[in-house]
Amino acid sequence: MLFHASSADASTRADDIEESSITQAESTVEGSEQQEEVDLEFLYTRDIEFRQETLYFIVVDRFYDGDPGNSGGPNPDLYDPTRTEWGKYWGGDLQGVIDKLDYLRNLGVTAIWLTPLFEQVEGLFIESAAIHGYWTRDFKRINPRFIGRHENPSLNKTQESRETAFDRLIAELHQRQMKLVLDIVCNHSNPDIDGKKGELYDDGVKIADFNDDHNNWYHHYGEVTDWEDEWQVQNCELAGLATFNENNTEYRDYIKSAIKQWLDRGVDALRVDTVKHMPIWFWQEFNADIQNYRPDVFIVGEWIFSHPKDDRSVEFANHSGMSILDFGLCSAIRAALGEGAEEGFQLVQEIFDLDNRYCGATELVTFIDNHDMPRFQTLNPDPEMLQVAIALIMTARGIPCIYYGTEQYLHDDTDGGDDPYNRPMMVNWDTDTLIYRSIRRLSGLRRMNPAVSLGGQWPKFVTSDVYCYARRYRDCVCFVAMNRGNAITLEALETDLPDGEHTCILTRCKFEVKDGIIAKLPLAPRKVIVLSHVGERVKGKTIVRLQLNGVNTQPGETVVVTGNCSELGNWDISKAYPLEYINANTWFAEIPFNESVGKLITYKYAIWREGQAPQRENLVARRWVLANEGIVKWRDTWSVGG
Ligand SMILES: [Ca+2]
Ligand SMILES: [Ca+2]
Repeated sequence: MLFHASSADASTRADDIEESSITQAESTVEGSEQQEEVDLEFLYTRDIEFRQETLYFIVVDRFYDGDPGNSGGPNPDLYDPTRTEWGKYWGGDLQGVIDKLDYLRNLGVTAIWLTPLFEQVEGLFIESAAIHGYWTRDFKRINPRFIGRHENPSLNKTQESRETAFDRLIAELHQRQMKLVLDIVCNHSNPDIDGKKGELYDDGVKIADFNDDHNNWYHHYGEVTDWEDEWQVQNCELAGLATFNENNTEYRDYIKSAIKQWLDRGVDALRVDTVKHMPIWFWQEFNADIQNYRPDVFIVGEWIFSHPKDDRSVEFANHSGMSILDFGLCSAIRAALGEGAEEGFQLVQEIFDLDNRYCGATELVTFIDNHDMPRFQTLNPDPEMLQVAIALIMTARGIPCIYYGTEQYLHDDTDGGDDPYNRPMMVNWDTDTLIYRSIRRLSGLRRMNPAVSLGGQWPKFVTSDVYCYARRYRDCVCFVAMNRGNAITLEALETDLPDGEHTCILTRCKFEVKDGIIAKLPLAPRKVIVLSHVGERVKGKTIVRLQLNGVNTQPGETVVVTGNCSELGNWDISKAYPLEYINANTWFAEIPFNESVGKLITYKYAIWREGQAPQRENLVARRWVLANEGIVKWRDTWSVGG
């Protein structure tokens, strides 16, 4: 029974933060078992659940200097201990992140995304060093400024030694049930510094050079001049960065082997830079290989200015094999709450109204600012408005990502607060700010209430100034009300909450719900109210989280899954398992399996309507082997046959 070994792995990481235990890697299988393992993997499980996480994005150099000994790095001229030259290194490192892990965990952060850790070119390009980590010279080595002085592989250490601050960080994170998101770049290496454009190393061994490119590792088409020209966007250079030639399989092998090496060292997820600058086939192959190697890796890509109305970014989100950062929502929130746009929350709701464009809207990574735009508070310094914006991404659909320092109201508005002034040094570590405490409470809500992490989202009251919505999943509900304008009292507000008294998670105010309605809800300026009702959780030896896209239903119709096992009603469609409506393109269910775990089952979907003949999918059946325990995911698309 081959799948025994694998499913045992699936349950090895005991985890008190909800269901993140899911599918710990099956990457330990070796040699002769490899082929069988791959077949098996295909049959029973795919990818990891990341939706209950609260992400926190750190520019490593600007977070905390936990090791002054490494700050000079190989070229001390690039280090500015006075922290006044914005283009130079300021000393932050991985020991600094370790030192602040308890601060982060207490904030409610469950996963941290660090700027790229790879070894960078050492020099200034347009008055800036590679403090951001996007000018890599060796994808298999760590920037020596981020680890101990004597931990660099060039000093007789190898990747296999795993005795660096990076490995200690992974261990400390996992001990706290936290995850690491590694930021990676596949599109380019580095710019022309001292005539060394695109010099690239494989664990210290030089393998490519833009100016002596006899093995065709790079494209040589010059800068992008027309951003509307897709060929240029994919093949030409960005800001002088040497751009990889993805047609070269040697390059592809190199980048994939480098990323696999970091996964072997314990990385839990990947954030992928500049995805729109490479063809989708490259990403499909990359994600297939990476997830074949480690099925439990969450991957999210940066398609800059992605938008649900932009066909290409939507196609990427739906077909590349990775989720994306939700720039569309980010822009709408910044306009509504940062810039005071007249349409206000209507702009935000317009984005959610397009969720059916995505196959996995609930897995988009949401944010209000990052290292490439002015911080939210540069747009609007009002700390209470920041609170509204953060509460929105913490309770709306998607996986929220907080930019470092937000919880300390960190911002520098020089020159409009754009790069590099959006990357100030963290200076305060106050665990008692209003926003710190709010994030902590809302992160707890995300882990406790599956309506927030998994559910659909229904607008209940939307004006430019006031926004109320309910998140709903099974009998779990979260109701949110927020106000960017003047004090207002809402009358007869529908909430979807069960009747009784509910206490706001943020304010501790109490509200009485009768027939699902709050009779009078006073909302002070820039106040947020969050009411949560957690129903019964789905329990079973193995829980399958299945998502179905592309099914067209009418009001009153339900989608069910029917199959050859008792849990799915043994093909009796009246006993089939119902899915939950998430949006017009997505139905979802968690199905508990007990009797049938470890078995091969067959199933298909059907549209069910009381008193009418069900409409079954036009295909023979789908097949999976069920893991013996843990949580697995199936992602299916309604089959119309043909
Ligand atoms: Ca340091
Ligand atoms: Ca490219």
